[in-house]
Amino acid sequence: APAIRLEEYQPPAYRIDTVHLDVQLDPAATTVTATLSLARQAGTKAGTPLVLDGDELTLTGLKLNGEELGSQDFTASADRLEINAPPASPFELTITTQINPGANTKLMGLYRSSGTFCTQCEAEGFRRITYFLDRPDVLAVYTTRLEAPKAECPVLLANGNLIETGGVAGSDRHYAVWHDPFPKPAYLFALVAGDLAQVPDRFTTASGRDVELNIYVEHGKEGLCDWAMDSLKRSMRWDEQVFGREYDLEVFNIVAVSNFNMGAMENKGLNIFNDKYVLADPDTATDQDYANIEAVIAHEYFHNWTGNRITCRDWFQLCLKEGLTVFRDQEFSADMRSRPVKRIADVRLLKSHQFPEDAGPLAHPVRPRIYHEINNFYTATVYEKGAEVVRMLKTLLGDDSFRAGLDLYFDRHDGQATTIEAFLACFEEAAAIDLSRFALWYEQAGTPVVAVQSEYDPERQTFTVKLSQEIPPVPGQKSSKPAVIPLRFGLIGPNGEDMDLSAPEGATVSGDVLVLDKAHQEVTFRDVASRPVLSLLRGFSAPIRLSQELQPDELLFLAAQDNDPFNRWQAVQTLAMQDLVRLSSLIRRGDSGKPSEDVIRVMGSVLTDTSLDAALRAQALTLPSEADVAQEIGKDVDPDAIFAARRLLREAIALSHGSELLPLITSLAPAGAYSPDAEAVGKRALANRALHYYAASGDDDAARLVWDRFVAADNMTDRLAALTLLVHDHMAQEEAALDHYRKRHEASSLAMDKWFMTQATAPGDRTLDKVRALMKHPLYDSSNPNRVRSLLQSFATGNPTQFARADGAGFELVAESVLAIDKRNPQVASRLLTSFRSWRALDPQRSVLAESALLRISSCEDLSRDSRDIVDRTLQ
Ligand code: BAL
Ligand code: ZN
Repeated sequence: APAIRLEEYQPPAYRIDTVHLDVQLDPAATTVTATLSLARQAGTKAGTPLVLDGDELTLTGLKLNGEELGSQDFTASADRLEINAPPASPFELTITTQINPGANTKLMGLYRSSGTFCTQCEAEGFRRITYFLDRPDVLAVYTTRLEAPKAECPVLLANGNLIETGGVAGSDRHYAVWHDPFPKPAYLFALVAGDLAQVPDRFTTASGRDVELNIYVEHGKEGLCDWAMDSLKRSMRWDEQVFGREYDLEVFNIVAVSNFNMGAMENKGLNIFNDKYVLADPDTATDQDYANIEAVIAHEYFHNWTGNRITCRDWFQLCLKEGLTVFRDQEFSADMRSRPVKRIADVRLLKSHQFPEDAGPLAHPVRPRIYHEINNFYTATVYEKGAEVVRMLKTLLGDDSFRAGLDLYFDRHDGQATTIEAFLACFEEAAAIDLSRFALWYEQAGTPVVAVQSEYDPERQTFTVKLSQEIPPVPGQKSSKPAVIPLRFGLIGPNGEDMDLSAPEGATVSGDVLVLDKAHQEVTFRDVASRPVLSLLRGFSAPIRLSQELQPDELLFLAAQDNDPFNRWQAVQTLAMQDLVRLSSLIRRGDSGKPSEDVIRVMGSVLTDTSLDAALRAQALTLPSEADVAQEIGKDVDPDAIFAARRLLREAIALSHGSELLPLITSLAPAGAYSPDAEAVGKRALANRALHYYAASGDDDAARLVWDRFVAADNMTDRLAALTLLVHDHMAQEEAALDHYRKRHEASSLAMDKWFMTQATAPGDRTLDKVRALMKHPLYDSSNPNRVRSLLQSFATGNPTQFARADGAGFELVAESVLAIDKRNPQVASRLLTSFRSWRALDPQRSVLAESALLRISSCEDLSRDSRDIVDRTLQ
């Protein structure tokens, strides 16, 4: 496939002002009649051919201004329709296509999910419904008429407001007409038709507009929508209060479907969701599920302004809507819960997903300049790093200027398809600041490493910080320029208080933010009465790696004293990380390591420090993951050694603090019914973290307690935490627990996803055979993306020792699976394939095996464009 390049962007030659779609729904032969009103753009020569995109389409009719077009006047194929010489003045094109939703296994375009007709058009799915200028800078007003048998599809939905419904005389069919007054790109088109239950509600906007809200789900699942609806209403209110954004249609519909490639989709007025981000009750959803639902509902809703009202000029600008909308949903969740705990969770995710992407062969800038398949750019870099860039903008500008810039953006670009440059220009104007250097964050791939050294001169009472920054080599990026890095910081005095500082020499400091914008910078603080401890990158104010030589006593001091909760957590993590790296290397050499007493002591004080928020304590007690440690080691990685090091540290912590664990678990027992509020979530998290250590002792009492909690749990969070211990620690009752769980949850496919995932992520060399066996389980369904992800994706990304087995069998299993899935659903396959991205960092024996699995995939000639793109880049 040819490369698409940002520098080659050309505006479209034609406009499409209105689209009338008539969709005659049928499982195997749906007929779509699209009537487009087209006009030449200023600057397009009369007679310029009109080239429309298609994908696996069958053309069955074509009229221009109501007249049948002769075969000499156009050329049509499954993926292209060209009108040779369109009229010079505005004209109408009527295109009839026939499609087969039932056979659409790619889940792109119009397809069926458990019998429901639904669509996914982002990025390029609309061209699988009709021929179109399927690009985000073609904005049209859509009217959609759906027709289907009333008994099979009582519910007929499309974008916008419902304007007409009725029966079709002399038939069992009925129809609905929807009109969306807001011009939108084709990727935001959606329709749904099926027999679904409706969960209704209402919302009154700040200006008094009454909006009808609905969540549509499979019959019998109506009782699982309360949390999603509540989250929606809170999102709507919050966006009014915090960003001044109000909803704009008469109705907002959400539909939950069980077969969906992405998490959810922000189609105008008709969001379609992977049901895992809608359905919840305490018995089947964990606290994490509740938090995810709240975040994803908010995310899709917030897209109404950041994405829909203002969209992207081209797909290179994807971060314009995604980075900004992730930032918005993160802020929302932070306001709904504990801000520091949310920040820690987001940073953990960034470091575990985005940092490895940025450090490997799939690295790309937040705004890429080239792609072969856009579906592969819905990445942690575009989303999560994109959100960090927006957050840095806010940090640099301050709250008021940031809000003023965003207001200007909404005002100036409403109704447009625009670019990052236009976005940044609004902040430049609102804050009277030059962001040309800041814009490098959108252009340069790779995570900057900031090295820090500090020196205190007691004679002169100066404290000097030497900073330097560098981006390690990234494929296709020959050199890099210094970025503008906002570093939130404090100098902590011996009493544990932040010192009052006067402006330093060598850097701009405003408030508690120091701006690093050169390759090397020396910053000197004067009148510093005693040696401070530098707390840098508070709140993780920039997506960088900090290389700071802190002494163990300084880290211990920060872990106990830092006034910034994030950095307090970070200090504990850094201590644990240093020890895990040290232990891994000893174990690798065949030595028996002994965990550091300091780390064990710090963990002990976190366990018992009741002045700290329970959720924060749980986060601090969570050791860096195997993948985090692998990333820190960076090369010649032996996952078995890392696993053993974590196990050793966990056992040592458990042994030293054994007497405190049980009372803690007991004291955190909740009173009253399950609630997903922040405090209750924090208590459950801490209790289950304590249980995790308690279980490490391996004795019978511990095993009994885990089993008892598993059986007695009145909510999924506790049940799954106990199940995970039973299975991952291979306790005697492992199989009994799995059986018990399966019987209880067989009817809930979301709960069963967790059953598959728990087994796929279990350490130990029996897991591989188990995964193979589970692929033949009656409940395994290779056509359901959630099920594939719960078994195979979680094996490949959540089980480092077994995916990267020293015999190569884990790589083989995943490679085979990628090839099999690729034939049905390229997006799911290529996502699974990205699990190989850190292969070069593995030890030589493993990396050779990973490479041969990749070569096996690469040698397959009829690979999809999605998988071809990933395998080529991964091997480059
Ligand atoms: N636009 C694709 C799904 C999402 O980011 O909301
Ligand atoms: Zn999004």
